[in-house]
Amino acid sequence: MPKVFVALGANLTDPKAQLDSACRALAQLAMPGTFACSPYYRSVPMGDVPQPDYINGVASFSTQLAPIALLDALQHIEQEQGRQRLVRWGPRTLDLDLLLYGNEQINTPRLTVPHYGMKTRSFVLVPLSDLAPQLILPCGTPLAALLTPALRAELTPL
Ligand code: PH2
Ligand code: MG
Ligand code: MG
Repeated sequence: MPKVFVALGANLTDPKAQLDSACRALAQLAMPGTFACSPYYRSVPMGDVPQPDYINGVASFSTQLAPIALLDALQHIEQEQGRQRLVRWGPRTLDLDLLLYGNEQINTPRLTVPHYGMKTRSFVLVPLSDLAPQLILPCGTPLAALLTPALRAELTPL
């Protein structure tokens, strides 16, 4: 059964509570005993849209859901927590991005895995490494090779 990694981000309406609530919902998708969530971090918004700081984290679990069924479930949780798709890269109550689905590489119109931005974003790489410091990405790159002190310094532990 594949182990999956999901990035969590929020910057509206009590972001920490949004991540806590999302973790409870994600744990329902997990095989018993497999759910884990990283520490949370405060991060400066990436992109050109002026908006509040984000709270970010990463969750991991094993699941019986196929990739698209998992994506549907993630989007359902985003909707349940009041997600409105207004501005690309704009503020949101909850963003759940499927980072990794086992060792699979998936390229379909709805789903790209590994997530296209994950190799460069501090707010993904740091909490991912908290959960899985020895992880090797599907492309063969060790996660540790991507993590620089400068990237770590971009985040504030909550
Ligand atoms: N998500 C975005 C846009 N910018 N910035 C930070 N710090 N954290 C995010 O999760 C984030 C962002 C769109 O998904
Ligand atoms: Mg997203
Ligand atoms: Mg995102």
